[in-house]
Amino acid sequence: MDPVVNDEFYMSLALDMAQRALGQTGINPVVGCVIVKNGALVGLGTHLQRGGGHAEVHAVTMAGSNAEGSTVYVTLEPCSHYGKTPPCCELLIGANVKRVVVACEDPNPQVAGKGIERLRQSGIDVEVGVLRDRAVRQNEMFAKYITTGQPFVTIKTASTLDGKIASETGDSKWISNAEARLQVHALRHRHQAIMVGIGTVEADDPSLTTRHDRVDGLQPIRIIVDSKLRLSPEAKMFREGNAQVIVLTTEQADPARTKLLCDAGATVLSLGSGPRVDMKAAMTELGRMEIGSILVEGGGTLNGSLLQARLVDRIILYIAPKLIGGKNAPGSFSLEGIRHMSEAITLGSVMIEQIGDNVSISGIPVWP
Ligand code: AOF
Ligand code: ZN
Repeated sequence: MDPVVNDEFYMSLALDMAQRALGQTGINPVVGCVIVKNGALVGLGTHLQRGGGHAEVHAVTMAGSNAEGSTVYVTLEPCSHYGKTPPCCELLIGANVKRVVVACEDPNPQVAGKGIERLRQSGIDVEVGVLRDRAVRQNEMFAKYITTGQPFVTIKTASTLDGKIASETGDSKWISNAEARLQVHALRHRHQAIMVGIGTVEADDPSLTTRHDRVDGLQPIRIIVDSKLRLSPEAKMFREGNAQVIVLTTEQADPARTKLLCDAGATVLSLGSGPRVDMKAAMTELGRMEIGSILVEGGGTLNGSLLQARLVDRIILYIAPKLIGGKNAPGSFSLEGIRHMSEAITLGSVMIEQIGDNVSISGIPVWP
């Protein structure tokens, strides 16, 4: 059935365009803009990269003289500040558009409602909140980074029905089905960096690159949490993929090992004087390096310590219908045990998807 032609119809197109750019705008949001005049599409624009033109600029350029008297659909409030580019609200005012439909406000404290206010002041009819939920979810990583300076952290794990991520002997190829594994590559594509613990590198020697079916993927930065600097300079990730490798360690790390890894091409960051990496300090430092989103691909120890430090923004679990048992088989999360269910970490805003015979569960962790 054909969809009804209304505000949602055009906003949905703008959101779809922005969605395709997730992962390529760095710490900037993804934004789509659609311009409609007399019932016809006259301009389309997407913000494609940090430093590049904003969505509105591309769409207004395409619309040309048709921008006058038009309706502009934009997934994020038009900006009101001078960043790497001039303010979009002035552009829209200058182009004499009639109406602006916005999906959600810009969480950037430099904008935060000022763009909408400026448009209204100039006499433009502004409507806010069309497909708001989709728009907010789409830029959840941007919102976290721009308001806190810290990266948005997603934990992804793939486990059996009994919560194991490998057998007792360490075998984990494969737990989830092929389609679920392709989804994981799409997740990598959307994040600026991938993080694993040294245990995972020693067990799997992963290249941590993004591979899709036929098309190329973006190659996120690779971050290894390695308090004792056990990482081998011979590891596959130094040979495969050209994305930066960052190793997080402590001040106790052996300077000779640090030099060895730096010579292999890694950036080594020493965080904390204790025996384990200070993950809070690590997030602050990675944020300072303009890493706005991190996909954590386990294992259980790293997942557990990030959860306990309350540094996790989203959890995505892939579950396969297999039972493998084994008291020593590792699980998705090693956490200190609780006594009462009221002390449990729970997931909010849960979304469940069936992927063949696998299931994915995604949600936002809520601490007691
Ligand atoms: C818009 N449309 O397409 C985008 C917006 O450094 P700049 O100039 O690119 O500014 C980045 C900020 O502008 C970013 O933090 C966010 O507040 C807004 N992004 N705004 O009107 C767009 N990408
Ligand atoms: Zn702008």
